[in-house]
Amino acid sequence: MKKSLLALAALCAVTAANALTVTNSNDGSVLANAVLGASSSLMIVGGSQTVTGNASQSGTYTGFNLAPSSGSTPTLNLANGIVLSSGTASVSDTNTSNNTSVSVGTPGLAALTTLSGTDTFDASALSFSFTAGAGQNAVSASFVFGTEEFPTQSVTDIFGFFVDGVNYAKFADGSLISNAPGGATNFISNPVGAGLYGIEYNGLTNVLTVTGLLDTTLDTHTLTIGLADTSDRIFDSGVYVAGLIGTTTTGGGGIGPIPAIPEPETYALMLAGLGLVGWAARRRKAQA
Ligand SMILES: [Ca+2]
Ligand SMILES: [Ca+2]
Ligand SMILES: [Ca+2]
Repeated sequence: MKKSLLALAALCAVTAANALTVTNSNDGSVLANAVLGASSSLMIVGGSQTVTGNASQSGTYTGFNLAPSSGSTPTLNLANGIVLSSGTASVSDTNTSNNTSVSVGTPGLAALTTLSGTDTFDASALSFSFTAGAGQNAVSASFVFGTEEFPTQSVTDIFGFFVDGVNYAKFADGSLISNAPGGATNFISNPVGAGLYGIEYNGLTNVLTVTGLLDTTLDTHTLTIGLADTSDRIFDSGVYVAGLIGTTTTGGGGIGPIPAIPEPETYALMLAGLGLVGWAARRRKAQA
């Protein structure tokens, strides 16, 4: 059980409060390296990294650990990674406005315009080519999308995760990652003044995992992670992306199960579960 206890201690440690810190950058090499997960098998093709948008719109971050000040909504934890925004990458750590808006003046992104079906503006995107590990047929990453469009605005700022040209970032109900009409079920409300989460965005998704299928007829693959305003440049959005890895799936890609956030009373159950995982691992080893 020692390993189980260590795992539990690690889970407890990541729930400790620490500040979200953004270092602005639109250097493709910096951003591509920062989005890779620990021990990722993906090999980025040198010189292939490109960034759309100004350095004020993107960067690396540490300390993404948003705990609600009250209520039963989940704590949102992400590994260190990159942030892309249609305004400023360094949003306030309090929610003080219903219409945080920076009209950056940068272009949209054609892939996002096609995806959303409407004009895009102030795009922030990272693209690069890569090779995957032997036998891998997919890549996955975790993200949280936040938007000032929620819940009052009808336009649909958009996030895309394009693997070999195909977007896999959709909510479990099939809708795009945007403040689409009916999106209330896909967002956690973070109202001004309530101080629920220490971040400016009025709406946040849970921590989601997106998996995109590789075109296995290709030796070298492409990934584009991008976000943009749609319809106009105001009411900004941002996405925090981390832990990009190569993986193997028998599914069709898309958004995976939302990671469960344990309540204190479930730690005992988790401990039991971790014990079972350890037992299963030992069992597989014994059979090997
Ligand atoms: Ca706000
Ligand atoms: Ca904007
Ligand atoms: Ca917007």
